[in-house]
Amino acid sequence: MAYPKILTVQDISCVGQCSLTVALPILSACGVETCVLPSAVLSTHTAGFTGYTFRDLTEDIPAIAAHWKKEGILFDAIYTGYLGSAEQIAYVRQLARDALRPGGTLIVDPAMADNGKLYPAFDAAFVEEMKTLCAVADYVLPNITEASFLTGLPYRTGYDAAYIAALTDGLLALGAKNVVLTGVGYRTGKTGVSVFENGEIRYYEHELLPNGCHGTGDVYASAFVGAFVRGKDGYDAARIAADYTVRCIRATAKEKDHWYGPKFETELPFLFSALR
Ligand code: PXL
Repeated sequence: MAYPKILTVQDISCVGQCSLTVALPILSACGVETCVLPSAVLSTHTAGFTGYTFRDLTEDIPAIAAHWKKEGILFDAIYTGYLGSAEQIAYVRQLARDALRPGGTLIVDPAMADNGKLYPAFDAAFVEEMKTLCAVADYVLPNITEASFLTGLPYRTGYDAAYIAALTDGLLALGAKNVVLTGVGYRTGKTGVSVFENGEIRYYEHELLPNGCHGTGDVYASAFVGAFVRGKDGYDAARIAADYTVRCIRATAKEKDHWYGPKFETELPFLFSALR
């Protein structure tokens, strides 16, 4: 695909270096035409700030989708991230049926939880709806917390490859075709990604930095999508995205007051060269 056209559906957190303010520049840097459908507008993200505003854009989606249908607009890939409401998920499923070109790819980052807990805006009903979106995805990109909510398996911080295989099987049982599990670490000081693709699990291990920050999941997913639509397979896209994300976290650690999101901009040249 020389010049893929992709749609990303996620929120605009005006401040906080996550979701659309991360996805759009990263995908553009990957040389990909990127269209957006904002799921909600927030003054900041919800992890660490208090008193943020939240405007849910669920109501706007049917008219936007109808207009695109009338114009015959189709995308080579749709990539979803943080969504605004449980009801919105049904609209996004419909959009995947109407607006994905035949053979196009649906990539779902079920951005809803971390460190064993759901984000403040979400509840069990949201998780149930998210399962239905994962069911039709070509690739799902959960962290271990999200995978445990989606599969009903207990959340664990210490585990072995059998636990990761069980989470993967649970996601495949939902209907997802391929599974990229992030934040999978088996040894002290290391973490990595476990990729189920073409019937087998492959694992890529990388350094675990002490200063994880919010928004790294969005940096990771955006770089994965960019690399994938530029022709890498899921494993190579996962590896490139992991190396890029580690660089962003390392760059952020140098800025003492920069706790709210990853400094991803200065590391974009690495992503360019990895895709060349
Ligand atoms: O990075 C995930 C994310 C996206 N959008 C909003 C969030 C978060 C994580 O907390 O709050 C609004």
